[in-house]
Amino acid sequence: MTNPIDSGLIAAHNDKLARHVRHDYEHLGEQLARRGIDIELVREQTAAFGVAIPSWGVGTGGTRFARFPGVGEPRNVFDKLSDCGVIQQLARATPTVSLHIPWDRCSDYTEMREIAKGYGLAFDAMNSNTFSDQKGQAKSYKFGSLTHSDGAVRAQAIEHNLECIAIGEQLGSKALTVWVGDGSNFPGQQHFRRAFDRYLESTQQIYAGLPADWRMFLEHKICEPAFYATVIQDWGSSYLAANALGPKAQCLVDLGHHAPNVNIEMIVARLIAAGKLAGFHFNDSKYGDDDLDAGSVAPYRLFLVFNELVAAAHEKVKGFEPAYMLDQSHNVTDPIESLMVSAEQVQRTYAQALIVDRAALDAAQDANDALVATRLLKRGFETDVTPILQRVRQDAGGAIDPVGAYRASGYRQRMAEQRPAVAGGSGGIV
Ligand SMILES: [Mn+2]
Repeated sequence: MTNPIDSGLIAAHNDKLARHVRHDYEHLGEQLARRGIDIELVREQTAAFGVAIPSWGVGTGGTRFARFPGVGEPRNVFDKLSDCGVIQQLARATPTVSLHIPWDRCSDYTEMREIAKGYGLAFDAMNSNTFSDQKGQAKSYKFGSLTHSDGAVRAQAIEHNLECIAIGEQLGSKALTVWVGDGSNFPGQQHFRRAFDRYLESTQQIYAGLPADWRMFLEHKICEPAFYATVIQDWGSSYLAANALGPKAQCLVDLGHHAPNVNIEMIVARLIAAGKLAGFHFNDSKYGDDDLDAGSVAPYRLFLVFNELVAAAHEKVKGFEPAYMLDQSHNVTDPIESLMVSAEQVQRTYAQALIVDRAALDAAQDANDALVATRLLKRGFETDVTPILQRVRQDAGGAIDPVGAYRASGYRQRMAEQRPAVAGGSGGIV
């Protein structure tokens, strides 16, 4: 096992907090028991929950205006894996990494898999990139990729996605996430129906290259970079495409990719019912695709999404197997800290949804008792499950206080010395 942070330091840090955690956990256990909830069951389910880290998330993000890199930024995929290793070692909620090709290309994927394993990390969905041109690329994606009017551009984009699958197979990944920025900036620029047909033709060829046990995640986004119309702009288009492709194709919900005020939890419920929910890219937003940290602005909205997920698991909905990933841009924080806090936020929200009294909620809904129904949800959301999260980390050898232990470890300062700044650096937002 490769431990980027000294385990003695974590143990010493935990020793100072362990007594409080014990008392707080006991107290919460008593409170939950009065509500008929077994805290041990909630703890076990919470411990089994994991959310993937996007490899690009450990680099400082940016906007179309500027990027302000921090010190000790990862220079390549192996540096990124080390940072992901820190996050997993301390916060214990992120056992997988989601790679992005071409940003994470390397010459030896067997070695990459072994190194990741050393950090206790496996590989989640692969992400393709046909929204920007790469050095030496024959055809440009300026006017689209999988939906481009030129068949040669589409062929290049299809080939790239097939390469992502081939790399993912070497790494033990089981899914390909496809997001395209294709669309138009002017009314009349693109024939809507033909563009969608071309998307289907292209994705059918990618779908045909999926191994038997793989899934294909179709990610929609309302706008940007196409600001007039986007080909896969909402869950309706995503669903039409996933349905046309077949059972291995499902719809991925990025929380930042919707029109303002859209009821995301209801979209989630629809996709679950249709057996087409691929999973999530977690982040938060205030105005659009802001890529803010998960739950930082609207934690109750995140809770309402998890309420649908926990209800589906509780009701044993067939084919319900969502994949979870963080997808946010860290512009003003240390990305390692943001990812640890965000992973905990997602895990916290899951635990809060677990303690909702499902039988009472069903009864309130059947009785049309809106007040009791909504209070049952609020009761879960307002319960401070922090002691459960602390125990989960402590039991797994992680840090009771991940940010505190991380800051005490001096990891970032060490990396600042070991990783001199490079022009450009990493980054990217999907
Ligand atoms: Mn995304």
